Amino acid sequence: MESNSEQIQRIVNYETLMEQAEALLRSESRSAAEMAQLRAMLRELEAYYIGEDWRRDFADDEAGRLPRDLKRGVLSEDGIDHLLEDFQALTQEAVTIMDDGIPLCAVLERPEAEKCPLVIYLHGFTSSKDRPHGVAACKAMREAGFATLRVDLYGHGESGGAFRAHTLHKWISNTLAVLRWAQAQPFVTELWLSGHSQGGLTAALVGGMAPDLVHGLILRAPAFMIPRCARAGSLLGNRFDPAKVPASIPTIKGLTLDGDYLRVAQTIHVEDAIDRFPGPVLLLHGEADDVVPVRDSELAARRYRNCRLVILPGETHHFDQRPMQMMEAISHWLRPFAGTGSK
Ligand code: FER
Repeated sequence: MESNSEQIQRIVNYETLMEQAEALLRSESRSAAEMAQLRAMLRELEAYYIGEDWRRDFADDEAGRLPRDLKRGVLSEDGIDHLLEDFQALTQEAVTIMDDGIPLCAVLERPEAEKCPLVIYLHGFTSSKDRPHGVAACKAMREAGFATLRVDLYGHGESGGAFRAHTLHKWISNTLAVLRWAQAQPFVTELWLSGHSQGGLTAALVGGMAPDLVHGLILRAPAFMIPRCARAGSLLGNRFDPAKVPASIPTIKGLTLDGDYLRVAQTIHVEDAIDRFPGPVLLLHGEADDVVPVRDSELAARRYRNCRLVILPGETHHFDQRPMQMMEAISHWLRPFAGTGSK
């Protein structure tokens, strides 16, 4: 059992740490060393904030068991939260990349290293770059030493284009444009692609088109069945005659797609893209995914030359059940690839 004075000393220490972090965060400019120091401080504060000590200190404060004159900003409900958010905003850079007149909005986040590999992250159908499970996946990649670029693709998020006019060809074109942009960034040692569901399919397709530019792939529940279903006349549970493609088709969330989406999907062959990609691939799939069959990932894992398949127990298509399990699977697999890149 810890004594009252130990508890007070702990709170004083974290309060001081928070004040120092705040001062660094508010200062006009920071050296790389100060930035690293700030990151370490915030990591320590975050560990306290999500741990048992903070909860106990918070409860004792609520119950009036702490000295009245004790400075305790660190125990306010969102003191540390706000600090972490402000820091995140500082390390994020909004970028707009043009693809033949269409603006693509993206968020670049870099670890401290002066040079590092970059993962381009592609969201799924009707999703965006800011969905929490994609943000979490990118955080895990940065923990492994990679920079990340989360991109809103055609007709999605903040990027240009109408949802109903998006096709896999447009997403492929977008991804190639982002690859060209990324190649020109001086900090980038090597390029990787990652994606979820339809974004995972797109990443795999572009991997097969540009195996010379794309070093590796991190695919979460890639929707490898979209072309197969489009050929069979089925899209998200809606049936159509594959030989008479309709002008438009209803999808989810009250959104309608032009028939061109189907025409494009019908002519895409995932196996070709898989066979053309020799690099390392991590395939993650939730065991309880009821949108994209686990079987598709099992077949792809066998077909890729250098693939690790991780089936996550209890996880669904949207990777919102056990974020830590997903993040650890990514950073554990990816870490050995950091720092080996040469441009
Ligand atoms: C489909 C199956 C899966 C489909 C899209 C998806 C548009 C993609 C889901 C996702 O990206 O989460 O038939 O058709």
